[in-house]
Amino acid sequence: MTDHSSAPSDAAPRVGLIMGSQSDWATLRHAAETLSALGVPHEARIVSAHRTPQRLYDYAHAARGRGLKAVIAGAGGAAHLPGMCAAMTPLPVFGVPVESKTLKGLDSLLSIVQMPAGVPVGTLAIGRAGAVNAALLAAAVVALSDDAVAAALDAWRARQTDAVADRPVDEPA
Ligand code: RP5
Repeated sequence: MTDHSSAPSDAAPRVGLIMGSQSDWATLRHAAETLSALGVPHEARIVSAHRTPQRLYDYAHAARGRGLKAVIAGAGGAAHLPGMCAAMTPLPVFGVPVESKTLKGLDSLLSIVQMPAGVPVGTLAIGRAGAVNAALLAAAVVALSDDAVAAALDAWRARQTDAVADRPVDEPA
């Protein structure tokens, strides 16, 4: 799978972006795009808690040693990926519930957010908003020790603020 990084090709990924299925990419790509916009080197991998458990075990156990600072994990339905990843790495894990066809992502949300005390997953909103915000949180973690990413995050927030109009206008129906 392609690495979605705006950083030079020799930059080591600082954020790991994992998802349970190719079908999750339509949602998680928004996290990748946000990380790219902030200049955070990252990688994207399909890692399924159910279909590729050994891949998940290997990924989570190696994550910190490879220099990752945070993991974004997106999954839908019985979404065990973020929680299982959090069980096997000390890195902050941000969980993105993917909208499912049958239950609109409520199943994903509840299965990610209801972690037992002691194994935290920072759980975001269902869908695109959650993916974007997971990337912003992961970038904030990286920014604690990276002035360039901190500046990019500040600029991103300033642009967002500047883009909000004072007054509403009529829009075409
Ligand atoms: C989960 O099952 C994945 O995270 C995905 O959201 C969902 C459906 O997967 P596919 O059947 O589309 O591969 O494991």
